Amino acid sequence: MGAYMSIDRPIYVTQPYLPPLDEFIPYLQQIWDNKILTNAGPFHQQLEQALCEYLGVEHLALFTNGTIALVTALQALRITGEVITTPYSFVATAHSLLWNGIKPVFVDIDPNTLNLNPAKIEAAITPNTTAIMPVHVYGHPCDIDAIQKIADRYNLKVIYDAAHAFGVECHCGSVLNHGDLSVLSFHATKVFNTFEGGAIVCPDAKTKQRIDYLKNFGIADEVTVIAPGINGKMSEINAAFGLLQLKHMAVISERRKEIDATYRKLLSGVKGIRCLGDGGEAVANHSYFPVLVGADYPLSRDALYQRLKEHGIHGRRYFYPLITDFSMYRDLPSAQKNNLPVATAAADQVLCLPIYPALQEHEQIKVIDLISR
Ligand code: T4K
Repeated sequence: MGAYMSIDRPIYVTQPYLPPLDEFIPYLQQIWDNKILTNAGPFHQQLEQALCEYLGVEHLALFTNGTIALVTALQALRITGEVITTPYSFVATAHSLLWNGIKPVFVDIDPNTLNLNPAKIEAAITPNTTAIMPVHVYGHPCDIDAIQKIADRYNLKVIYDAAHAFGVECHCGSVLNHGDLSVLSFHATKVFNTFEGGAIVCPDAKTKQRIDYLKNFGIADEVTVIAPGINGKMSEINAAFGLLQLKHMAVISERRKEIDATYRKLLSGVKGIRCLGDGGEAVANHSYFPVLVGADYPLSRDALYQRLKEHGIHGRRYFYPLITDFSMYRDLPSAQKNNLPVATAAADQVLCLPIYPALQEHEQIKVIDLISR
């Protein structure tokens, strides 16, 4: 351990960006003055507007978190039956289907992007299929054109789990403008955070109106409830924090970009380590830094994970285990390993390295050094 004992604080896979506390006080003062704490208050409305402008989208509905936003997105489009999705994601993706009584049908991923493989989708479509739920894993865009072509051919809806894709642009602007709906997460571990939070991006005012009803118990006015809605509202305190955070996005993005570039440069010569990403997007958000630990690396992925941990560096094996390994999914026919060879291999090789604005240069060098030695 020797030289690395000098690390005096644990280095996590991520750490939320927190603007100076004194910058938040005026927002709190305003909440204290007007006493509007929630239910589409002034900060909530301002943040929806500001995010539409920042992200380059037409309509956006804020939510209490990304998972409730996913559950509501499926309700908003009245999705039933079977939905094609990926096993290589955070469990919330598939859980949102189960919470709606929908059967997930798992399809394998592309070996380069680790996103849902469009070439495998058609074989999984049945008369009960109503939608596709792909994930822009690590903020790397899916093959949106190929997915849309299939959806059009079979009259399926597309709901993107865009939890990782804040600010990501593809060849034709924001990646969030693709599919029928895109769902964001603003959890503390995300590029842009509101402590907890999320949003649904939708293409038209009518859909946003329905989503807004659904996230507020289905209430249309004091005496009218139009649907069995849920409570998915973001509070004023979270929205205020989001507005402040947005002011700091340029600094956040720049620092993440630098860290990403340093990893790529210094790990490029390390045999057996493959850095993912760096290609599919016109504007990347560098939300994660996943590497694949190959058979030609001297240690297994788990041994490397452990080695870093012993030196206070807590990488994460996102996404291991696969969603299909969990008990509520593993008995589905589509969850069988022989149906998912690429996802199964990726889950055994992936390690996400620390990336966040406050990561110090010497800390990153230590991570790289431990991997390279
Ligand atoms: N879809 C996808 C594809 C997602 O990745 C997610 C969430 C969702 C949907 C659902 O969105 P939300 O409902 O969460 O809005 C984390 C997050 O809880 C989760 O939001 C995220 N994906 C997932 C990939 O990661 P854990 O259990 O790995 O987080 P945790 O608590 O171990 O945090 C990781 C590290 O971050 C910690 O070791 C230290 C650091 N950390 C974390 C928190 C919460 C901090 O420094 N401060 C903090 O407050 O799930």
